[in-house]
Amino acid sequence: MRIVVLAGGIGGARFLRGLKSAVPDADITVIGNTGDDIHLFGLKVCPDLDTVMYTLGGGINEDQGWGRVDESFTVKEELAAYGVGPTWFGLGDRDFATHIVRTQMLGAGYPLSAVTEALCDRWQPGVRLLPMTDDRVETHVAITDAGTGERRVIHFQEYWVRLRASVDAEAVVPVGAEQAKPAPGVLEAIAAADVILLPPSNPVVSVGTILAVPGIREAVAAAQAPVVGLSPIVGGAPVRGMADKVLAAVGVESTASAVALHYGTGLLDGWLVDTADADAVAAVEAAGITCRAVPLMMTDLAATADMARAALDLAEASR
Ligand code: GDP
Ligand code: FO1
Ligand code: CA
Repeated sequence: MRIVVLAGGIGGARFLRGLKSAVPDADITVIGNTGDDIHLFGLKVCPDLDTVMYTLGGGINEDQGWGRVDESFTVKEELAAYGVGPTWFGLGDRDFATHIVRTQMLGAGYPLSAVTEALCDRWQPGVRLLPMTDDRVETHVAITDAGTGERRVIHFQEYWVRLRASVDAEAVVPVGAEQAKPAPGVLEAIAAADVILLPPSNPVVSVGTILAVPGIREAVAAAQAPVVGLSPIVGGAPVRGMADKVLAAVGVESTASAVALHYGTGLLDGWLVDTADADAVAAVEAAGITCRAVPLMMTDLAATADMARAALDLAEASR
């Protein structure tokens, strides 16, 4: 079975672990969000690609959900001693090596897709990990500066990590997306898929950014394969993170049904909500999307594999 998954970081990566366990012999292609990418200290950092690669490859810091296990921060401390920041972004020593290899290869002319493949040679994530695009896309967020009262636009990482989404996101813009082209293999994988899954990833800054690359949304909508999503919103709130802040920026309520309607019937054939949101099923079905309520908390591998099986069952039912 050929499965395509449009994934962000932590939610996407943890779901993928369950999917691999549920269908060990599936051929899984992951189309990863690169809108979170940032250049720091002259290096290219790709948080969502790395989170998927490290999680599936066994190198992730499980408690944090991002970065490397057994990490140290000597380089960061030394940079800070030179007065070189930002200090709010915790790049660890082991992680630095990944960014050095990536930046070196990009500098030598390799596209990000080839670099990602080379990094995955080491980590063997057991999926084909493709960046959504080889072109530079960076999500920016418009805020009103609490100090000056002026509107300014900041990088998504500054909004998410430094500000912890503590101020309203007035707009979320995937800068560069309009000019970007899908990476090699992306459209082909979507067209050849038996099933397309939207994991419980951030609908705006993860899945939304992937869909903003011209051609990807169209390919998913036109694909033969059923498209099934799993709600990242449980009981009216994100399970972790501040997805409610970026959903508000695009005028979407933080409910399991509102996120389904945001993706819409043009995209979704099926939608899973948590059992806590069983009362959302009727509204989603009324909109023409097949919907079921099942446990959607990725508490352990078995529970996550059950979620993956439920998504594949729903895909079969909506085929
Ligand atoms: P990020 O790039 O690291 O922010 O990760 P993603 O975009 O892939 O996923 C983030 C989303 O995953 C958040 O909106 C969370 O609400 C959601 N999420 C995290 N853990 C769970 C879980 O156990 N169950 C569900 N349903 N959603 C989850
Ligand atoms: N998230 C944080 O909350 N604080 C950090 O210092 C931080 C560092 C970091 C370094 C590498 C990496 O790949 C990810 C990192 N993240 C950090 C996670 C991350 O950038 C965000 O949670 C996501 O981009 C949002 O999806
Ligand atoms: Ca992300």
